[in-house]
Amino acid sequence: MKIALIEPRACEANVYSKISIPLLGPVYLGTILRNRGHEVSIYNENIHTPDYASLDADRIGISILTSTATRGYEIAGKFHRDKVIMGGVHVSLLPEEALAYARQVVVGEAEEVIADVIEGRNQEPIVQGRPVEDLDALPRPDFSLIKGYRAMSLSTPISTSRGCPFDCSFCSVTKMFGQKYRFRSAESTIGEIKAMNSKSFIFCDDNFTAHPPRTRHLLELMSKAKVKNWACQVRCDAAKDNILLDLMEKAGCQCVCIGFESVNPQTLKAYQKKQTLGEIVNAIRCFHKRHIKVHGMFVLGGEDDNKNSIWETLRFALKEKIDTIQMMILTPFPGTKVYEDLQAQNRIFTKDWRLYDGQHIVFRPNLLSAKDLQMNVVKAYGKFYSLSRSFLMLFRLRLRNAMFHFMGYIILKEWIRRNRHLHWLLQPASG
Ligand code: B12
Ligand code: SF4
Repeated sequence: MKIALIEPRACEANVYSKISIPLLGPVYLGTILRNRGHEVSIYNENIHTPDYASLDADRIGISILTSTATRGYEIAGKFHRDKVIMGGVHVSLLPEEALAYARQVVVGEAEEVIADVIEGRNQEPIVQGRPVEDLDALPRPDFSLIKGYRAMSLSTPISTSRGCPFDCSFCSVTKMFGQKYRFRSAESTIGEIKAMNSKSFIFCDDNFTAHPPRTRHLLELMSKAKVKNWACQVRCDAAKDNILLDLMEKAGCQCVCIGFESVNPQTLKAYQKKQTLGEIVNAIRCFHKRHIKVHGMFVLGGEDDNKNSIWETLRFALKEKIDTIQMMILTPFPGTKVYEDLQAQNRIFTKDWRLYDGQHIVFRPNLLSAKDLQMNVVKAYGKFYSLSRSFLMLFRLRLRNAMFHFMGYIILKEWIRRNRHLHWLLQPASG
């Protein structure tokens, strides 16, 4: 069978618009189907958009996040509904919505059901996927299935675990992958790292160090194999383990992405983050001490956040010299506690999924207006990713940071120029 798997682009520019890291779901599923003898092509619209009118495929599989749902449904509309199958985080949480555009929707992880769905043995409209228990049993994802991939890729993604033992109120991960932390063996992971022969890679695990002994073992193997230039996502608590930190430095870690979420202790509590401001400061200093860059991720707009919280976040990021930051606006992703609470209080004012990318306000905040939250986040971002700070870094020969700051500056400018939502919010009657 000819199968086309599609990762739609987001409709709105976002901080990641210039970074083409593919979702691993379509690559795993494509590899499984290819290994079963099917002819598989993966189209990642951030890399290459095919001419859909002439796309010759028996089955179209579309992978859908909330921010890409509108585009995904639009693509589905170009084909006969009987050909289309959907999966991904968004449709797993709202399968009925997606069924309007697809013959079948897979809920959750799809590796163990995809062959039955594609080959017609499972014809249920809503197919329940299953969490993969033995992640070592999955094939190595074959990125060559993605049309145009090599020329564009910055960093190759690799996944070594699924699930997260925590349950933050705004996060979709546990709703999709569960709180049970499943992980691959260090041996299987190092085999994949060696085979991919990539100059740089990124661990897509949501919590790379959730089980420190397994991470330490993997890092030892990476250090022996002289692996270099990689990034991962960790929580602040990773910084309490000095052995782990030393091993991360030795094994070539360049950057950690950490969900700091807030500098407001009440907001941290409301997000169920289970971390303190002291732990955040400690984490930044411990990673910097080991020459590992810190990408700090913040979520603004919690019930206890006011205008000042946004500027305090900026001051904190500058004072602690966080290398790069992401200031997300709290977004009620379907299935999360934040969604349930705001929905029950009738405070979500749009379900235009194109705006659900952490950069647009879609609900009425508690202590400030929607417009004030949106505009102050944009302004604070502008102060962090300013042209003058980019030049300063260039002069100080902090080249990587200068490049990222300059990219941040360009993306922000483009985003403000193109943003219809922002213009709507600025009208006197809104917000
Ligand atoms: C890597 C990553 C990124 C990368 C690349 C993302 C990309 N290409 O879109 C970067 C850093 C650029 C990024 C950006 C963003 N991300 Co991101 N990201 C991830 C992360 C950590 C890993 C993705 C991954 O590879 N997962 C592993 C694979 C195996 O899972 P999967 O792709 O979902 O596939 C499985 C199933 O979904 C299903 N499936 C998937 N596709 C299909 C297709 C068919 C036909 C079928 C049948 C089944 C199926 O089967 C697969 C195998 O089991 C996830 C968290 C996570 N654990 O998934 C967040 C996540 C996807 N990101 C999220 C968000 C919010 C964003 C951003 C909006 C900004 C932000 N706050 O970080 C932007 C938006 C990007 C966009 N495209 O618009 C949310 C999405 C929530 C939602 N409801 O949509 C997640 C879930 C994280 C979270 N904390 O909630 N992200
Ligand atoms: S935000 Fe991070 S720590 Fe919290 S549940 Fe999601 S993945 Fe786990």
